[in-house]
Amino acid sequence: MDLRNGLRPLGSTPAEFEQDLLSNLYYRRGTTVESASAQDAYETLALTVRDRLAARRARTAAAHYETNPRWVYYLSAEYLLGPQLEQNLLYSGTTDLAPAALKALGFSPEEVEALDVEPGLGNGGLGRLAACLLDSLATLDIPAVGYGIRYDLGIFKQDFENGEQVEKPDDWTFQGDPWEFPAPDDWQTVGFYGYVGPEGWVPGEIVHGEPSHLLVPGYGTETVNIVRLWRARAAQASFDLRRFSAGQYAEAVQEAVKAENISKVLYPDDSTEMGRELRLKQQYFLVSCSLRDIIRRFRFRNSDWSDFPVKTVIQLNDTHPTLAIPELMRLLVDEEKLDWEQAWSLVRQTFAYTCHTLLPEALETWPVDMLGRLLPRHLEIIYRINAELLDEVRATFPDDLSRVRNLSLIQEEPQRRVRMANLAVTGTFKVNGVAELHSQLLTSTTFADFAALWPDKFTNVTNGVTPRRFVRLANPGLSALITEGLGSEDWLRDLSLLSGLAPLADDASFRARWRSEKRHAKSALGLGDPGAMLDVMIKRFHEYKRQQLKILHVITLYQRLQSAPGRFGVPRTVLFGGKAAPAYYAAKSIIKTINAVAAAVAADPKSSGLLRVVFPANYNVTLAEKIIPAADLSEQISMAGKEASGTGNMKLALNGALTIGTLDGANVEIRDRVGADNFFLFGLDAPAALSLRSGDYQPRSYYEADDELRAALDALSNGVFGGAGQEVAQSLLGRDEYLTLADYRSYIDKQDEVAAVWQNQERWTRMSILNTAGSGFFSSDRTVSDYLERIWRASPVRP
Ligand code: 26V
Repeated sequence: MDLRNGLRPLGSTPAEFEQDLLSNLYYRRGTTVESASAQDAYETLALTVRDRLAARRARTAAAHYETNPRWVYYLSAEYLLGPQLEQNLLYSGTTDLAPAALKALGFSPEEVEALDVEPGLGNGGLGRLAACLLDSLATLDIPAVGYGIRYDLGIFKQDFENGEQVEKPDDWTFQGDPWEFPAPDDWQTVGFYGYVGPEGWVPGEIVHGEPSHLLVPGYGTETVNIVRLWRARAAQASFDLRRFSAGQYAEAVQEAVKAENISKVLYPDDSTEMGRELRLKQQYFLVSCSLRDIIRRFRFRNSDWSDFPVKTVIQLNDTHPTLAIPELMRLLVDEEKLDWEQAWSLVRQTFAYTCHTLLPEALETWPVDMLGRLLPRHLEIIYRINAELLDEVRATFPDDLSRVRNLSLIQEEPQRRVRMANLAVTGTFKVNGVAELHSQLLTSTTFADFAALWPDKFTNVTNGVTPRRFVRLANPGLSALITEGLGSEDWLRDLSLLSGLAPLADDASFRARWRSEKRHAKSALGLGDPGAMLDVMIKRFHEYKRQQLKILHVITLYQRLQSAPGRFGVPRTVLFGGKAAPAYYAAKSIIKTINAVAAAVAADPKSSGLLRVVFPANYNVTLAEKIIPAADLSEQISMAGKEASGTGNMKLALNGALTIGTLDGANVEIRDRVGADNFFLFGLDAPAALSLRSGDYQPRSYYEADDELRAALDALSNGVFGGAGQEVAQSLLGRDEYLTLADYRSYIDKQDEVAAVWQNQERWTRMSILNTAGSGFFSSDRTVSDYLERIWRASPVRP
């Protein structure tokens, strides 16, 4: 049978689209035009668009089956996919058909589009990177599946009460999810607890994993891949009918609730002990379901285990899915009866690991006790892997106890814990950092001893972002201008073509149009004066990212308005966006302080027309797509050596924002590519920051030596911006962990330079165009190409 051509093609004319919409409204939504709500229209539109992608999906799957290719499997606890409707309209070529058909049936396209809910199944950069990589894998026609967890509740919704962050549940599937295909027949069984007897592991608790998938279309190609998300379901027998009949309703569902809690909520990376075991359960649940699914798929066309690493590469997105290493060992040794050596060799040829951090406190470890109770067999396997690792270490570095201690999978003090990063490095064939500087620091610090043991294992793959979502969809006006400037839309599939914009930076009429697109985007954001510089800091709240440095700048500007208006500079709107982990007290104090500063600035007539601070609640992908096109200035001001890469920095530069930043993460590469003249660099570099941090750093000496810094901190300390502001000041004048005060003067002076350049709008626009022109490297298509060349070694299959 010809698997590729068995389908009746779906129509692409307006009449056919409208007809499909209407019949879906009747036959699949079960309603009529007369009685349909906007929600009915939305769900029906989603189905109509999804059908077009599903037809391509069927052809893709058929081509994959015929080819029996090498597969890339991406394992990630997080995916921040962003809203699906607009993207799927674009990728299915129905962007114009859909609103026309909706109108013809009497619906408001704007009202319908506003019902599209973003699946917030991630925290920040790591989850969004996963989504960008899937987009690029499909666009490059690579056979790939993303595996993740279908959390009932995504990242919390942020609200402000009295300026304080409060968290509300994100019940994103409350109305159902029209983009999802449930596949209940592909369920898997996952065990927990129990004991290891002579017959092997006997789990004490069984949970089912039920998958569903979302379509991941490529842009400008036929390929449609999938992301498969697992949901925990209680085994059917767990409902206690006897108790229910006796009126014990809570007790009757107790077992089921416990099982289904595994996929109940995304962890907002908080540092509390509570619920840690549940998080470990989530990780094992993801890994166990996904590996069995991968093996099931392998068996469609293969039978020999030695082919497994030939046909399969599994990328671990940070350490969250690292239990996949002992789990595959268990499946191969205990269930498939391979010998240990062969299994270990297959495992080490299959997995690769991406590290996304430099912060020691962000490297996951699990108490040996907890892991051993939850997964007794896996702990045995980890111990054996460790014994063999340490034998190799002793053989390579005789009498070097400190290496043995550093490389061990088990941390001994103050508590015995399993080091997941060490396990990930040991069980994989490649380990990569996410920007040049990050990868260098990994091999020179975090993983220095591993790099000495296995130098060829380490590599870099600099992050990237998809230009389809973050330029084309987010910024249609600028995209049209770019297309006109370059003479084609090819840049959307080959972003290096943006370099062709560079000569246009010298064309005054092109500059005027560029400026006018920025102004349009700013007006669309609705922040008042589009002539004011829009200065944005959008990212998760963390002290290392230094939102507190940005507040000090705002306070200094505000104080200049009071006492030295001549030094103020230019009209600015400062925009903050981002969430703090619910248990991260210091980050929440920074949020509250920003809101207090915003209120004080707003209440003072002296700021009118000159300074505004805005902090829209609940920053997410949807909001990012509105803010990024409007931004003039991009704040990338982390302490050097702390931000692994950053990806918001790339999105903003691509949209023509100029960066003020430290030499951290991918900022270094952005500056190299857009040119030092078009980048506002300030602050200590990573070696200088490290040496200041490890010496006798005295934040007070900066406070005493700098009048403006002192005035800003005094205002905070004196409670001008509330109790939270006092806490921020106390932390800065105490330890100042991230060297905020050391970088303050350099930052303020650079901001004054920013203001001076802004006054010359022609010069600013020139720099803006050169930022976009120089940022083509930061496409996630290039990132995927690098992964393919350095790690994955898979080839395209075109449907
Ligand atoms: C986790 C934790 C856990 C508890 C304590 C503090 C802390 C701090 C950071 C993290 C996040 C680690 C993983 C992560 O999200 N990394 C981000 O990955 C992005 C994609 O590669 C990258 O652009 C960001 O620079 C990096 O922070």
